[in-house]
Amino acid sequence: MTEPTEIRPLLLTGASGALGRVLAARLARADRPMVLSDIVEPAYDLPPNSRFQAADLADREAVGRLGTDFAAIVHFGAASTEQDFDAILGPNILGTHHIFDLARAGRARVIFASSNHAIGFHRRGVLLDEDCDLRPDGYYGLSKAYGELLARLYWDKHGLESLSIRIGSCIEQPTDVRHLSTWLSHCDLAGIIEGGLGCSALGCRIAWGVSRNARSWWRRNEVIGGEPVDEAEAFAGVVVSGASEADPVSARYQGGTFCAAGYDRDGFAPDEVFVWRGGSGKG
Ligand code: 15L
Repeated sequence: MTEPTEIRPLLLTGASGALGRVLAARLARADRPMVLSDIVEPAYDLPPNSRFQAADLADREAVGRLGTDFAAIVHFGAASTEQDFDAILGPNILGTHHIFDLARAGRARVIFASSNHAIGFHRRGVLLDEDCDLRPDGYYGLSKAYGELLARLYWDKHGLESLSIRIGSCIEQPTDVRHLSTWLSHCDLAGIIEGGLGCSALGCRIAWGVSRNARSWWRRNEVIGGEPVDEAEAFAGVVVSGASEADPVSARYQGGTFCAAGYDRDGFAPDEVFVWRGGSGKG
């Protein structure tokens, strides 16, 4: 008689954060053991079949103590707002590096929480593909661009599979005008993650983390996890013109207020980074 093989757990980082809390509940399954990790303990009851282990992402040894025997790592641990570089460096740059090394050691696939702020300096209203130029709108967005490129490097060099989800605004429901373009419902986020976990040949992919929004700025060329089910337009009657529209910089660019933080150039940058390419469609 053969022994039943033990199921390798899934590691969720950032489990105590706003999205971590949502994901801990939505990803929980009887046949999926989970290790939830964060620098602080979650302020909610752990779902069945899961345990918590604290780790500071910036601390390579603490991350190493999480173990390497994971089926997949859903990496949501990070500083999640625009801040000084010093505040971003530990959790987002070092931390993401440590997590990708952990995944590499255990041959686990990574679902990486990237962000629209990796491309935030594209103009609003321009429809972007997944392979558009990276145009980070601050140190936070830069750290997400770094994570996407790290994923690329580890695929090209080590064959590590990953899905980077460029998350828009993943909140309960849209509250301002920008969200009508950027909203990602919790349900649709979980759908994309499940798609990445279940995909037989994932490779190294980038997916827009956006719901089925009529005003979306992001073209989904590949469907990972099925079609999104939620639609921001349903909230068009209740959203208000918010901080994202309050000044010319925030109102001009997809990243909204993150673009305006620390902005001190004269006027606006040219839309095209590579002028010789003018209007190639790559954004
Ligand atoms: C993000 O990546 C942030 O973590 C979140 O705080 C929101 O600002 C969101 O993007 C957004 O762009 O709405």
